[in-house]
Amino acid sequence: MQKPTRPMPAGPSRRSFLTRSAAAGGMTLLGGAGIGEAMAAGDDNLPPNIPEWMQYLGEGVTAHPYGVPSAFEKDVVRRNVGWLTATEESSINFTPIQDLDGIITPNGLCFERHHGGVPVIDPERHRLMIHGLVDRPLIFTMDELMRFPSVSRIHFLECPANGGMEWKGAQMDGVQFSHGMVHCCEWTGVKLSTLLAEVGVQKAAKWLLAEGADAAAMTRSIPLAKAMDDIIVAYSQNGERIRPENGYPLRLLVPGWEGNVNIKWLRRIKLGDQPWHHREETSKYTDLMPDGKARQFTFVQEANSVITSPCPEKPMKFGKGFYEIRGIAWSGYGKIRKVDVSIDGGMNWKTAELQSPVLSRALTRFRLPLQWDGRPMLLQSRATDESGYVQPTIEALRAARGLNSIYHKNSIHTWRVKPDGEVENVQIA
Ligand SMILES: Nc1nc2c(c(=O)[nH]1)N[C@H]1C(S)=C(S)[C@@H](COP(=O)(O)O)O[C@H]1N2
Ligand SMILES: [Mo]
Repeated sequence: MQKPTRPMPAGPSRRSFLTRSAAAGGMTLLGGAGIGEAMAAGDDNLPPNIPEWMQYLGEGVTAHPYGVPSAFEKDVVRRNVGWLTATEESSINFTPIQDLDGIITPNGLCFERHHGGVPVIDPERHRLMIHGLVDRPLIFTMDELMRFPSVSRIHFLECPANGGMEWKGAQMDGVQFSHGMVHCCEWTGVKLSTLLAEVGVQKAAKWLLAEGADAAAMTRSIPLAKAMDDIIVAYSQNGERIRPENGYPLRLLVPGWEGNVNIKWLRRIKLGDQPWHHREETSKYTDLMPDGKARQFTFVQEANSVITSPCPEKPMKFGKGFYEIRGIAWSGYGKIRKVDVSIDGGMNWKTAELQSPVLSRALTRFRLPLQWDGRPMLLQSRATDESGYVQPTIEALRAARGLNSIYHKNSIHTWRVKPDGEVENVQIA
C-alpha cells in the first residue's frame, strides 16, 4: 500500500453507523452496527477488516512544526457574508459555533472584526504609551509589559452587532451567521490597573482613551472604574501569542463589555476627565431608540444564548429517537445561573444542565437530553444570569428598543424543526 503524503477526505460519505443503529436497538441508548451488517456493507475499511490507514507508516514528528486541523475538518472555518460590508478590510467574519464543543474557541476560528484590516506589527518595534492625567507618562516595550505580574482569564468577546441583522425578522440561514460574532478564549496579560499604578493616576482622571495601531487608528472611551476593576492588557490567547487578526501583539480585553471597546493592536492609553468625541467612522456603536434618540454608551453585553445543535447547519438527521440538545449561553453581567429550553415555542420550559466550568463573563455550555417523537418543534433557549437578568423575548426587546436598532440584540432565538429534521431560522410572536 502506497503511503499518502497527506490523507484527503474521501468522496461521497460512507454509510453511517448511526443511521442503521436504530434497527440494532435493544436496551442501549443508540445501539451500534452489527458485525454482520458492517461486513455486508462491503467497505474493506470497516471492522473486522484492517483499514488502509493501518497499513502504512504515518507522518513523522517533523511534518508539521505548527499543526493544522485534520483535512477532514476543512469545512470548519470562519465565514463572512458578502452583502454585509462594502470592503473586506472594514468587515467581519463569523465563528463556526455550530462545529465547536466546550467553551474555548480555537484561535484560528475566532471571528474577526476590523475597521482597517490587519496590521503587520513587529513586537520589537511595538510600544504602549500611557499618558494624560497621570504622574509619570511612560512608554512600555513588549518585554517590559511581560515582566509585570500576569493574569489568565477565560472570557467571551462579542461584537454588539451580533444578531443585529435580525431586528426586523429572521434572515440568516445558520447559527454561524445569526450568533457567530462571539468567541471565548483564555487571555493572558497584565491587569490595566497594574500599569496604571505604575504611571500614577491623577485624581481628576475619570475616563481613558484606548487607541489601536491599525489603519483605522480605532479609539474608544472607557470609564476608568472598569480599568481599575478587570480590564486586561493581553498578549496571549489560549496559551500562545495573540493571533494577528485578534490584535497581535497587544490588545485590551474588557470582560463582558461590547467588542468594540476591546481595542486591538493597542498602542496608546490616555487618561482624561471626560469621554472623547470619536471620529464618525468609529463612533457608530450607539443604540438608536424608538423615540429617535441615541444611547451613546451601552457597554455591557447582556445575557444571551442559542442552541447550536440542532441548528440549520446541524439538522436532526437520525429521525425519531435520542438527541442531546446543546448550546451556549453568556452574560456580560457575570455567570450564567440557568438556561431553560423549550421545544414548543416558549409555552413549556425545561431546565438544561450547565456543563462545568461555569465562569463569569465566559461562554457556558448547556445541554438537555431529548427523545424526539418526530413532530415539528419550535426550539428555544432562555438564559438567566447571576444578576437575575433574564434573556428577553423578541417582542419585549422590540417594545423597549424599536425596530431602528442594529446593536445589542440578545433576544430568545427560535429554530423550527420540521418532521424531516431540517431546521429553519424563524421568529415567532
Ligand atoms: N484597533 C482596532 N481594535 C478593534 C477593532 C478595530 O477595527 N481596530 N474592532 C473592534 C470591534 S468592533 C470588535 S467586535 C472587536 C473584535 O475582536 P476580534 O477581531 O478579536 O474578534 O475588536 C475591536 N477592536
Ligand atoms: Mo464590533
